[in-house]
Amino acid sequence: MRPITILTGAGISAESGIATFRDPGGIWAQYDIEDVATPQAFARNPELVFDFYNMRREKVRGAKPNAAHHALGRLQKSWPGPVHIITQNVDDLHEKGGAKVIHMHGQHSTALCAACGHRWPAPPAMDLHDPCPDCRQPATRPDVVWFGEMPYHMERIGEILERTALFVSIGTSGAVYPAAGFVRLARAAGAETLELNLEPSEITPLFDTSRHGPATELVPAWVE
Ligand code: BJW
Repeated sequence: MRPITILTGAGISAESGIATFRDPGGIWAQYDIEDVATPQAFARNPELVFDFYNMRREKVRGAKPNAAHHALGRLQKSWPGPVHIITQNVDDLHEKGGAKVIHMHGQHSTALCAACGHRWPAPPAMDLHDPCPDCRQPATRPDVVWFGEMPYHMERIGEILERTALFVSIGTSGAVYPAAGFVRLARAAGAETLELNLEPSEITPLFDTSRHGPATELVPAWVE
């Protein structure tokens, strides 16, 4: 059976109560990207950046996976071929919904040492002065990918996209690269492409088919 590749964004977790970035009232309506989501912001004001991520990690801790996460977990277990799920989300709702996923923008659940690259389970409140458990440097940072940084697992993702037969994008605005360019790569490899999103996105015209509505309705309907 030919491989399926699924890219998810903040929209898949919206109905679990996790804010998206670019919807009205979303995260970027409350915070400036330049204040919290660049390496320069972290260098300038690490306490603000830690507060931002500690607050978001706390919200995720109490969140439950929704029908869309569960449907993808079922699909990954039941489909006779590979189902690769690449998420831009830093929450753990795919895992809680029973799926194994590639976190291209990192995760709330781990901390990263900026000095030696060691990762460890994130404490509830992370702080710059927490020493790395491996090299002991006080160089703790959130294990997330900020603007200007290279997303994780790009080599593996490139290989997956080259081999995919069907590419499905769920709940992402298509505003952020390189993820927004995956549909072009999949098309170039000969894949069929499908977008499932609340509303038309910036990259809707690039898909063979687009369906619009909430992920908790569209995703289970597509999977079953
Ligand atoms: C629902 C729903 C429901 C709502 N049901 N749907 C000019 C051109 C091209 C690129 C660049 C450029 N200038 C700069 C760049 C590069 C830059 C970039 O893309 N900038 C853009 C602003 C233009 N990118 C980078 O810097 C990246 N790195 C990079 O490019 O490295 C070099 C490289 C070169 C070559 C190959 C590879 C790499 C890094 C980007 C890092 C992004 N980081 C963030 C923060 C992560 C940590 C955190 O969570 O805090 O990632 S920003 C934020 O945006 C987060 C998200 O993962 C990402 C995408 O957002 P997403 O998921 O799409 O959310 P929204 O809110 O935008 O959309 C939600 C959608 O859901 C909407 O459409 C809703 O309608 C829908 N929805 N409810 C279904 N119920």
